[in-house]
Amino acid sequence: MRVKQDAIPGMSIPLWFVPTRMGDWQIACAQLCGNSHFKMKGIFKIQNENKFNSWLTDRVPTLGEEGEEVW
Ligand SMILES: [Cu+2]
Repeated sequence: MRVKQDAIPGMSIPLWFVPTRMGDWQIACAQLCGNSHFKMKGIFKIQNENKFNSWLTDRVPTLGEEGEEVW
């Protein structure tokens, strides 16, 4: 996808791009950052809009009997 963004613990950093292909893609830390650098990998999922909205809906908290968020 040719996207690279620095990450800072505790901060949200918006990133916008248009994916060119759907699927699951392995992502990895691109900067030698410490002893566990070799383990810093993740999966980046590109899905169609319906599948994404379904995923998002599943993560919206509902309110419990006393008004607290229930996940
Ligand atoms: Cu790293």
